[in-house]
Amino acid sequence: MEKEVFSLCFMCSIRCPIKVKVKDGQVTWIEGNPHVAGMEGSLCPRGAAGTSLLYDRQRVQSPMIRVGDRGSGNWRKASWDEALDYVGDKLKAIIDQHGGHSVVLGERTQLATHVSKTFLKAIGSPNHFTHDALCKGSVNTACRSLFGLTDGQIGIDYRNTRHIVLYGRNIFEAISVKEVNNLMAAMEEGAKMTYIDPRVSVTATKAHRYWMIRPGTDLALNYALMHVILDERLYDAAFVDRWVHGLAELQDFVAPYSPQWAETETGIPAAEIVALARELAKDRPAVAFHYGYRGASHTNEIYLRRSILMLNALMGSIETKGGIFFKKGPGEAGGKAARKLVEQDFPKIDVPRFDKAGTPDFPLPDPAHGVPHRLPHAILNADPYPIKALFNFRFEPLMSIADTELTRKALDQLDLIVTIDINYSDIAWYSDVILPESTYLERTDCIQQANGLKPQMFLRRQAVTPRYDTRDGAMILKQIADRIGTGNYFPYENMDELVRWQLEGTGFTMEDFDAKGFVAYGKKQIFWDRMDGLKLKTPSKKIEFKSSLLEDAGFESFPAYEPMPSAEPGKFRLVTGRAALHTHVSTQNVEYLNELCGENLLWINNQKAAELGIADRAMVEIASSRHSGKMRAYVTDLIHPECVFLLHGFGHQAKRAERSYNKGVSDAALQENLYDKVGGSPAYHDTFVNVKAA
Ligand SMILES: Nc1nc2c(c(=O)[nH]1)N[C@H]1C(S)=C(S)[C@@H](COP(=O)(O)OP(=O)(O)OC[C@H]3O[C@@H](n4cnc5c(=O)[nH]c(N)nc54)[C@H](O)[C@@H]3O)O[C@H]1N2
Ligand SMILES: Nc1nc2c(c(=O)[nH]1)N[C@H]1C(S)=C(S)[C@@H](COP(=O)(O)OP(=O)(O)OC[C@H]3O[C@@H](n4cnc5c(=O)[nH]c(N)nc54)[C@H](O)[C@@H]3O)O[C@H]1N2
Ligand code: SF4
Ligand SMILES: [Mo]
Repeated sequence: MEKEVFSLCFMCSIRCPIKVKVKDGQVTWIEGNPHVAGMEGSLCPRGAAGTSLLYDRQRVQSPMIRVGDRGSGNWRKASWDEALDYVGDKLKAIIDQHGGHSVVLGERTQLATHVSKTFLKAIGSPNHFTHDALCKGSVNTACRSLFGLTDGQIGIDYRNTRHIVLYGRNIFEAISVKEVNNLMAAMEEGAKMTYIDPRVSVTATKAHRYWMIRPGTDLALNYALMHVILDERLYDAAFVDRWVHGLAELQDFVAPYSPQWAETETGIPAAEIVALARELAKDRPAVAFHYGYRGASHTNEIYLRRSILMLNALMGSIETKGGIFFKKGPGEAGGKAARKLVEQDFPKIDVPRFDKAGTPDFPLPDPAHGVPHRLPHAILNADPYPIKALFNFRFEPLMSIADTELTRKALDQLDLIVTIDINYSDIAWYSDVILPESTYLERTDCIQQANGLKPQMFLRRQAVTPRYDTRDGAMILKQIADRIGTGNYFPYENMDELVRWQLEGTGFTMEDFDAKGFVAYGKKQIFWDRMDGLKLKTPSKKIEFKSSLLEDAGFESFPAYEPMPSAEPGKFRLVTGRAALHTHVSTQNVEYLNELCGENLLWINNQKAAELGIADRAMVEIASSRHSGKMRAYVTDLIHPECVFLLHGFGHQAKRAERSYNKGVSDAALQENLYDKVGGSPAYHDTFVNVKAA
């Protein structure tokens, strides 16, 4: 029997709409959903490798309970009842003795996030966190400081842009299929791309203008761009007069930051900086300065992200075709959003979060997401109180939080670690119980509410039945809740019932997704009137260059620029990033992808390598204050001499993931747990390393 199922990819969390072909209960083909603009049948290499994950024998095949020491890899296979009873008993004892707030659950924001938030609220814990701060916490805070809206509420109209500026937004390797396709279509029609990165990434090779910037100095570049734009009055005066709060303050602030000054700091010639500002002014407002996807490199991250968003405001490229737009929800199209379990009434929680987000200690990071990299500190210091149990749901703290050794030390203090994963990830390997989730091709998931210029809803639909003894995450959490007396918050017996419950009152049914895999609330793109109708949520209702959010919390809107230190002689700034073939820390063991890219290499500048006697592909030893490891060098003139680069996500330690075990070196192991104390993002690029021939 053959069928086609519309669903959502989950080889990464972009969740591209897909069409899955199934024959006799087996997946034979996956392609991008042809009904979705920007997908047109295409997938990225990871999406195309979906079957390699589905049919992998090295993923977790049944619930597992640890029998040896943590991390020793001694497991016994358990039935679901046994594993769920085990977790339920332990969890109940912990809650009874230490209170619900001693339980933390971390996850990559996903479709079942409302289920996991409900799981914690029901036990009286405020300690749900998502990956968000690790990825772009400071982008989120920057957006709230300027617009009163989160980064999740803005987007870029790639398809209609005339010129896009990317600050290490390596869009052709760190992929979102729709974004890439839309940008390529715009470029085919003449749109320009300026790309800035200390490393010649694939995106650099496609750019009209590429600048090999000195690492960490993008903020200096932006202050100089603002200087030119204000000095030469290149900005959109009508838009700025109507919407910007604090232009005069910005003007005074950037006056000393000339292009000549920036040339010394960044290495980019002053004349080129001036030329870019003038060029963009010609194409405005259909220009976009990309505010970043992973905005997590330095301790002053929030000010870089604010400066990028401010450049957009100066160009008037806000709520306009080809610029930045505000995402519209169903309400704007006269519809209703799908229900979420978390909208129920819960007992009141009166303890602070473990990370203190939203308290005077750490006021600005978004408490709706929390700050994962504060978890080791909270556990090790019982600050603000003892933490006893950790649930990891599609999240890998050992490799995704900088300083693996510190995180592991913290985990050692816990009475219970439970991981819901599909793979033998390092965190699954270090847990007490692994509860295996069915892969995205084997499960139906909660509704995806897709806000945007045209609000829509998407559905991940089960394409094939689970190959192993695995379950859906939202069912696993419900079944634990049933065992600890909070099952009443989970009014469903299977995923179809949950989805139907979510859709009640929206006017849509599950069957409405059959035809195209999604439903739309309306046909037309919704733009607000950009001169009169921006629904900004700042206190002034304006774009706050001078930010009340920052200043009320005791931070400056325009702190003086602090020069970015160069590495001491013999050392390098460690920078990290993604390749098109892998997702973070998840896909290194997927057979097809592993075959194409099975280890990470250390990019090192050829002149520096010559000084150190390092040959291309030779083994080197890389050492930071936290860790050292051996890997192969990629000697090249395509990287700035002050930094070395490695791909994130290698150096796995879980032995059952045999293909990726011990291949390459983990960036998280080398990095210090540093972060932006204002915006909340980690400073992944503020660790220095020594490199020598091994
Ligand atoms: N050192 C360092 N740390 C980083 C980054 C970095 O560059 N360097 N990048 C940061 C960024 S941008 C992000 S977004 C985060 C991402 O951080 P994470 O979300 O932790 O990383 P992922 O690799 O996306 O996935 C985490 C886990 O989800 C599991 N998984 C995959 N699919 C499924 C599924 O369907 N169900 C379940 N239950 N589990 C599944 C994987 O096996 C893996 O163990 O990491 C951040 N941390
Ligand atoms: N293939 C693939 N695609 C993905 C993901 C994935 O895991 N794999 N994950 C998704 C997610 S969650 C995210 S957050 C995005 C990440 O998307 P991006 O933020 O675009 O990706 P990264 O690879 O983290 O980008 C880091 C880039 O910044 C450069 N860089 C280093 N230092 C500097 C500097 O000082 N200045 C400038 N201008 N550049 C610098 C690095 O050389 C590298 O090319 O990708 C998304 N898409
Ligand atoms: S970007 Fe690639 S891996 Fe991520 S959801 Fe889309 S097709 Fe899947
Ligand atoms: Mo991310």
